[in-house]
Amino acid sequence: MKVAVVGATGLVGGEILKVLAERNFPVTELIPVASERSVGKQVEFKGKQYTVVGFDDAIKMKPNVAIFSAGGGTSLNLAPKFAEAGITVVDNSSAWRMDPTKKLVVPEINAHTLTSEDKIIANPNCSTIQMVVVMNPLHKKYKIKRVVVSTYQSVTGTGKAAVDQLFAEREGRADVPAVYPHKIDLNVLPHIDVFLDNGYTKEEMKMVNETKKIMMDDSIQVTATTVRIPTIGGHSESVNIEFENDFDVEEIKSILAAEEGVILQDDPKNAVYPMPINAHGKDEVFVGRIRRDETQPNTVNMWIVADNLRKGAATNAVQICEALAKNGLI
Ligand code: 2RA
Repeated sequence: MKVAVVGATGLVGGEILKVLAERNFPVTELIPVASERSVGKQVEFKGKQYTVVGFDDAIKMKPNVAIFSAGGGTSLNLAPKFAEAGITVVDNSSAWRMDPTKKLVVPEINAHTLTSEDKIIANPNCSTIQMVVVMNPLHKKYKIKRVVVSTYQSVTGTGKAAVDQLFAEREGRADVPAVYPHKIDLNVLPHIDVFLDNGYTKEEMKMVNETKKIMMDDSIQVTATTVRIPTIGGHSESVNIEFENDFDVEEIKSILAAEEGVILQDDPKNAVYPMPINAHGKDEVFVGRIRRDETQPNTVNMWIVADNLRKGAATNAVQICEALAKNGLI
């Protein structure tokens, strides 16, 4: 399988290379791709160095699949060009996610809907992915009515420049340009992506809209507050879920413990619960602090953590490629 990684020099691009190698995706030829200023740079894959090529050269090399992580503008412009050349695109940006002609895929939930017609496939937003992976089996069992989520998101979600800002502030250096409107170290910003006219941020509305699309149920009500915190290991979420039907907390725990890609870490008396420091570099979604909301019927609280660069981006994208390969679609 010839695999192009578009945006190979970025944070997510680097993680995609690692995940392709770790999961032993059958790569016969790796094509690292990036914009003009990175062409000629070297990236490492399975212990070998590869030279980054430009977009036109990548199309000419006819990969079976191109995993894009190069921003919305690049995807809008270039994904159709790759697709027209017969290359299946798995796109990590927000460019195609809500396009009704494109699938928005979390493999555990809706990979079965993919067909040979799908030439541009959207990878959801990181904070949405980890939430729906946990909610989907519970929705099947108890039917979700409403979700209230607050996130605690890693600076890696913004990219390398944000990680640099955090460490520069921590080390007292002023030589790094700030990407956030405020200091991030020793601070919390209730502000991810741009503010919209309804007072929510784009990140918050992604959680609302993408959840309905992935779970194929417009009746699920989601309200979100998304927050940036000075951590790098992953995104954390406090999630309050109201179901149509009542549940047993122990049954919820056993459903989640049995769910592929989910790890239950729920022993609060021994200080066992998910944390980004432990999720860092892992492909799974971690869930804990599962307890009944005592103020309202049929409602549960939980805490969900995942490495946003892994299941929230690279791992999910590679799993989409695995589903495509398994079904002979690439
Ligand atoms: C963030 N959701 O964490 C974004 C990354 N796609 O900012």
